[in-house]
Amino acid sequence: MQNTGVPKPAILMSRAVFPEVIARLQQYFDVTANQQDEIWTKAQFISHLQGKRGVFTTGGERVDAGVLAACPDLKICANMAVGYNNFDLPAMTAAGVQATNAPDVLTETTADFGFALLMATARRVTESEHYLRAGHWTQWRYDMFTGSDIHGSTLGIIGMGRIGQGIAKRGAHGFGMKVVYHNRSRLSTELEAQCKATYVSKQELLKTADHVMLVVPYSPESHHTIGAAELARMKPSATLVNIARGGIVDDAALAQALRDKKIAAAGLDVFEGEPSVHPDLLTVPNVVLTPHIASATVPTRLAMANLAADNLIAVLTGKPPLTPLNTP
Ligand code: 8YV
Repeated sequence: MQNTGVPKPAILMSRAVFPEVIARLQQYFDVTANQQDEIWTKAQFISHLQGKRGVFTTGGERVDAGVLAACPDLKICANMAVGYNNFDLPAMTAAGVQATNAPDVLTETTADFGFALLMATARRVTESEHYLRAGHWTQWRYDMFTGSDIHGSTLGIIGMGRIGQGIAKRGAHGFGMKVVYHNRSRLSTELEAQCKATYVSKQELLKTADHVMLVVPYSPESHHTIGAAELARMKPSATLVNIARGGIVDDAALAQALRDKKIAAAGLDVFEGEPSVHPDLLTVPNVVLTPHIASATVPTRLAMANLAADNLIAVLTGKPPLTPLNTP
């Protein structure tokens, strides 16, 4: 950007991010970075936002009416995440603040991870590794860490957006799985054919799936999509994988179901109240736990950060956002 003598707009990076993305943003903006990655309280967040026209968020920072009222200079909040349940969109629209997210660039990476977690869960990968590391492996046994098959089994996907479709394709085309799905709206016939997926009710999915995968966005409507009643409907041999958001599953009910062997196993990348994890989940053996890393590959995280940066640059230089969530 040419030096015109006009001060650059000020923006805030609320968390640490790739230095090259900060360097790019510094060409356009007076950037306040947080490379020490301090986790701010709401009051600290508001204080750092004073005088800022834009903010780069990463999904955990709540932007609500209180924050907006206290930060009248704010014009754009760019989330480095596809999920945006940290944004109060109606409040942002009312305050004239543009909200953007980072979709598409993480779809395949996240679908890969959904599959990785599914396989680790069904085939008891981490549980058996802990056993080996603890020195318990003294001899082979016919039923040692026997799990359930992926190939040829029925995969039930709840939430059939871009990531859900990526998982369906991997299951159907790569592993010969029968894929059933449930979603707010049914996919077009063409998309269903591409994914080799059949639309069913939630009840039917829970009853018939060998593996249930959750990829539904978080909203008050999707809160506790899976609770005690749903877990009771699943097969005792079934597995459950959550790569969506904490709060989609009732974690306390899941821990109880795992302990009581109501279902065989679970794989969780997201948790209610994360980074805290329900203590009962930490003690049941038949659950694979990962710290919200489904999109965590270097190229994908860089692409997500660059997309958030592109949105900040576009909006604060008077151009339309690339991936808008609202029309303020
Ligand atoms: C992010 C995610 O890494 O994009 C999302 O919605 O859940 C992850 O890819 C996470 O939101 C960062 O907080």
